[in-house]
Amino acid sequence: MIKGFIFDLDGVITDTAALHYVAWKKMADEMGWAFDHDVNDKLRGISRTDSIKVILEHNNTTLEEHKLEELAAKKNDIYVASLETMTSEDYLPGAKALLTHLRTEGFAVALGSASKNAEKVLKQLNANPYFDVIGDGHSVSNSKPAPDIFLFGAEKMKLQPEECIVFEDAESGIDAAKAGGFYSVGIGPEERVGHADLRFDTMEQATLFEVKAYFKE
Ligand code: B16
Ligand code: MG
Repeated sequence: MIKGFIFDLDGVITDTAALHYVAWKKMADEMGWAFDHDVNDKLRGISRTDSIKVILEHNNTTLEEHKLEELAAKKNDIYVASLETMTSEDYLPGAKALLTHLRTEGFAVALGSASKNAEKVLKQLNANPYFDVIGDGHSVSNSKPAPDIFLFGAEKMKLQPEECIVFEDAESGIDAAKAGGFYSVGIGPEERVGHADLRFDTMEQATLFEVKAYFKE
């Protein structure tokens, strides 16, 4: 029986990928590195440090650890400043309706994000009241595709993985949900999240009615 839901943040509740892109692009331009939307898409759901490593690999280059951390901090300053423009109007279409519906139906709800800026994003969206548990980039040390962030959320909700559905937009996020024994709903194209139990192109299509019908709740 499904008792809880765990939501990824970026790409499920709100679209921060565009803001991450601008910040990474500024940093890449300064370094003289190639960076485009295809590379940005590969950064979905993966940590800041791992993201730099993907960008370095794309440019066939390497960096010393201290320089890597310096650049990650620089990118983060640009990204965090850009979050000031985010408001409670910036939910992805359908996300707020689903969260509201889950509240009225009494499901437990957790956040399971890789971001260390999740608290700030939730504050900008005024989304805290929708969540019982916040799991973010500070909660666990192994990032997706390890299942740790979702196991953290389930444990805090006092639920078993098989009692929870994970919503994710990243390939690594669906991998993480499966590795932890969770049901999964993928938001995005078949080639990215087609391995989820259930997939929708957008959050707008992911109504509680559709989800309950599929999982026979
Ligand atoms: P930060 P999610 C992820 O959030 C993003 O998808 C990913 O692009 C980003 O690198 C990661 O958070 C870390 O974010 O730099 O803010 O700590 O999709 O897991 O909610
Ligand atoms: Mg995501």
